[in-house]
Amino acid sequence: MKAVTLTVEDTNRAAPAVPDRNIAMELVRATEAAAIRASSWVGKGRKNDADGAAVDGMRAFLSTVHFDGVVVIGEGEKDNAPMLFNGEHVGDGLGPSCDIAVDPVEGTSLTAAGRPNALSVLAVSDRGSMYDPSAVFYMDKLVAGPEGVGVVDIRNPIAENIRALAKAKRKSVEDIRVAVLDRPRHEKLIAEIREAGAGVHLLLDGDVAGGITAASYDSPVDLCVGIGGSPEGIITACAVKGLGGLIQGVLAPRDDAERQKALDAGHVLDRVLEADDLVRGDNTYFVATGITSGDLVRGVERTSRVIRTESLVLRSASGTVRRVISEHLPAKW
Ligand code: VTB
Repeated sequence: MKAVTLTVEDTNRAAPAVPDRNIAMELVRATEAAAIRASSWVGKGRKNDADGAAVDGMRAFLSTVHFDGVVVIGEGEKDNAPMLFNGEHVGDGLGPSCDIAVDPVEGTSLTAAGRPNALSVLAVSDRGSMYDPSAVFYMDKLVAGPEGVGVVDIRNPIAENIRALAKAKRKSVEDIRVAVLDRPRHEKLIAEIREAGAGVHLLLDGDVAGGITAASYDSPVDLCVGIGGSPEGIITACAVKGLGGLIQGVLAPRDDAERQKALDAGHVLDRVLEADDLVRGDNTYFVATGITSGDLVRGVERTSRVIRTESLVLRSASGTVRRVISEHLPAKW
C-alpha cells in the first residue's frame, strides 16, 4: 500500500477547551481517505481487506487533526484490533479533549458485494459525552426528523407512531415510508408497518444511513425503526443532533449473559435512551463519505483525471448541514 501524503493544518493555533467549528472540515478528510481506500475493494468479496484499507486511511488522516480524541467506539478491543481500538488516543494530542466514534466501513458486506449505501463515518463530541455501548451488541432504535419530536415514541405501537407522524407531516399514512433492516427478527414489525397502510424501505445493511435518511428534511424515508448495532445507535445520535430530529434507543441483549454484562456495566435494561443519553450536549460532529452510492451521498467515483468523493458534514452547535464534493488527484493516492 502506498504511503498517505499528509498535510498538517492549523496545528499551531491556540487550543480551545472544546472542539470548535473548524474541526468538522478537518475530520472529513479522514472519512474521505477511508472511503477512497475502501473503494478499491468494492465488489471484490473481501470484507476484511476493505475494512483494513479504510482503517489505515482513516487513522493516518486522524493523526493530523488538532485534537485529543479517545476512541469510544472503534474497531473493537485492543487485542483484536491493531488500530482504532476502543480506548486508543487519536489526533495530534494537543487540541480539545473529545470522544470519537469511528466506523471506517459502515456496511462491509455492502462494500464487498458492490451494493449501494456503504459509508465511511465518524462522529466526535466532548470528552465523556458518548454512551459506551460495548456491553450489548444490539439496540432497538427509532429515528425520525424534527416533525417526530414529541409525536412518536419507541414505547408506542408502530401503527400509532405511523399515524401520529403522518398527521404531523401532513401526509397520508399511505405515503409514509419506514426504513427497517431486512432481517428475520423484523418480520412481525414489517407486517405491522404494512398493515398500518405505510410502506417499508428495507435496508440490506447500514442503519446509520437509514436513520439519517429518516431524520433528513425532505427525504423519501420518514422513520427508521428496528434492532441494529448499538454502536451505530450512538453514531446516528451524533448525526441526529446535527439534523434536529428524534432518536430513541433501548438496549436489546441477545441472551442472559449479555443481560448480565449490561447490568455489570451499570446499564439499566429496558430504559429508553433519549438523544441526550446516547450523546450528551450540543457539540457533536458527524461526517460520512460515500463508498458506494446510496440514499445519502454518492460513492467514490474514479475517472482518468480525478477521484471524486461526496460527504455529509453535520455540526450540531450550528445545525449546519454541508455536502462536500472533493476531487482528489489519483497521482497523490
Ligand atoms: C447492524 C446495523 C449496521 O450491521 O449492526 C448490522 O446497525 C448487524 O446486524 O448498520 P445483523 O447482525 O442483523 O447483520 C449493519 O447493517 C452494518 O453492516
